[in-house]
Amino acid sequence: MTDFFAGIPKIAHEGPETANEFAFRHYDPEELVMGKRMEDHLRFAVAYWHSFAWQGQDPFGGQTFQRPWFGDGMDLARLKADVAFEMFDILGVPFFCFHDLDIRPEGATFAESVSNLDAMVDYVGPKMEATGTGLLWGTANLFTHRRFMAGAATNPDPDVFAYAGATLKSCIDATHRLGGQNYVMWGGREGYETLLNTDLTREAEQFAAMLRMVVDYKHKIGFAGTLLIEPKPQEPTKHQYDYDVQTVYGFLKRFGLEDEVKVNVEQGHAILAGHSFEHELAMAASLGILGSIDINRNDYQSGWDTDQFPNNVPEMALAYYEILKAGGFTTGGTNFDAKLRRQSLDPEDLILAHAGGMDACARGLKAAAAMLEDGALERLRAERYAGWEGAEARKMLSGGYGLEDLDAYVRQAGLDPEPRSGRQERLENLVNRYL
Ligand code: XUL
Ligand code: CO
Repeated sequence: MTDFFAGIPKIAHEGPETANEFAFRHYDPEELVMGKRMEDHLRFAVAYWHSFAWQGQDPFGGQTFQRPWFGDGMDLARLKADVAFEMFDILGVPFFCFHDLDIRPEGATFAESVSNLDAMVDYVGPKMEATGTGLLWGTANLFTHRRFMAGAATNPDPDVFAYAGATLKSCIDATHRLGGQNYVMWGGREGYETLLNTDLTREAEQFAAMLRMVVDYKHKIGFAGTLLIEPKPQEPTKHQYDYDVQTVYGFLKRFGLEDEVKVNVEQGHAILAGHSFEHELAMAASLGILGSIDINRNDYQSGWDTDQFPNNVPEMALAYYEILKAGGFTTGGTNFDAKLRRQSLDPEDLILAHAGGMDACARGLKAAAAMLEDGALERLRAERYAGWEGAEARKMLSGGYGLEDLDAYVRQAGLDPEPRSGRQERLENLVNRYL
């Protein structure tokens, strides 16, 4: 036991009326929602990088947090892991997620970095066993070190491509060894700053070649988890290739990988792309590639990725509505890709940020389930498209009609369509009844 969280109790469900700050008001892992335990719906994960590796820097200021595990070396990496598992236990989260760089010190050579990673896998494996904590996903940090400044797979230097691929192998191995349920690829610096030095065609082919190797390797070692790409439109590079869900799908389709890779959709990235989170989720579900979510909250004015903890229940309700409608998570889950504000220095802040986020998600999930079970929204949606059930309408979609046939049909039937209300405010009122 470390003393980092000394005095902080395990967070338990006490219901909405409790005065205890260190309690869940809405998240009750055992509560059944649409016949399934809430824990199994939400599948919460803590992100190692924000909670244990990030030191509080922003573009104008350095480290604000002072954690006893900050620094180099394996002893501190082990201390960091000890504290991390203590937090997983306090929160009762079933999963965590990590990048290689979050859990192991960087070595002087590639081989040393990999052996540090292996040693940390040996260290956290038994902790996972002992606490029953699972790995939602692992990933590689292919963006922090200066060697990756011009990208990893899309780097103009083939040596960096090779280094990135070898790093990917080590991280997929680590994820596999720890029983990870998914492997995530966020295209950290896969993008560009200026077209003046960039060959777009070549970089897309490089990216696809690397992804193909990842897919092949997954099958070769028998990794049963899901491969996920995490879309993001900008930051760190001005033009990120994996702009949004539809762009990623187009890329997968272009290179024949659409059955091998799904998406990890992040709230903040959706906002940066000019979408809503629910749009991105609905699009992923519609394309059959909805895998997992990174939950957070972006600032609607900032223009960069603020990664705040989620606390907007109506937004969570619409997000989980799309997830439930798509059948819920299989290997995916709800990863808190969220960080404290840099002034939130105390260990209590870290616990309460997660507990509050878990409660906001739980409230959103319950509201979404009520909306779905009640069925009023879906009835109104179905009513809007009901005309498509008619015989003529079906023929129009099934290839039975060409444009000339439509011309004849409109004339014969004397069509003069009358517009019908889209009923938006009525639907919005309906949603508010469940919140
Ligand atoms: C960056 C981001 C990453 C990925 C994992 O914006 O979201 O933390 O989730 O690399
Ligand atoms: Co993310």
